[in-house]
Amino acid sequence: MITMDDIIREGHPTLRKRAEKVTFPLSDEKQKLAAQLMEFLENSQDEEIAKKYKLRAGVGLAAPQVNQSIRMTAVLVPGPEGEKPEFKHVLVNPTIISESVQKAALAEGEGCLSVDREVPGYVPRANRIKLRWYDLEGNEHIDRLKGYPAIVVQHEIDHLNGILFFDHINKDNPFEAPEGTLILE
Ligand code: UDB
Ligand code: ZN
Repeated sequence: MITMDDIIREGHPTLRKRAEKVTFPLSDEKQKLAAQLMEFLENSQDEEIAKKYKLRAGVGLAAPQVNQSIRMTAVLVPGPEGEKPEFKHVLVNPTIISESVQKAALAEGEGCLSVDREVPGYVPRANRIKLRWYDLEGNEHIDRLKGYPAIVVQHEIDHLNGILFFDHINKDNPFEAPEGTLILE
């Protein structure tokens, strides 16, 4: 299983590379990685398992974060308590086809499993995205996402492009966002 020790941290050069496209059919190795990325998120959101293995509760984990520079990421956005997840997929070669002009940022700012410090500030992103991605069998999917799930997916796609959340924070005034940015509580 993946634990925090397998996750590379800020300063590791892989986090700043553009990851390689994945080709189909997936090798056994890449299928295994996909399953492990999602398993980490499930484990990290299970209170008992997370405590036992000291996992931070994660909603997304991209392959480059475990030092595999390929365009694959797991996303697990929980639904309302006791209900099914709002968005749970391993995305292969995800692309944002279009995005809203309307920006949104999390009121609390963002963190990252690969960043062991707090970096305060708004991270302005598109509030709505139209996303193309492939599943593990190579089937194409198109999804429209909005709000929190859209932000998580944009954070993970950034990892595939060597970008970290604090790259988007206004250096002079961290809690200043472009005019009209929605602040999501
Ligand atoms: C996270 N977790 O996983 F609303 F069950 C963050 C960390 C960095 C704090 C672990 C998170 O937001 N947890 C969370 C939120 C909920 C419900 C819940 C768990 N990431 C993912 C990451 O680093 N991927 O590379 C950071 C998020 C900041 C904004 C989007 C992703
Ligand atoms: Zn991250």
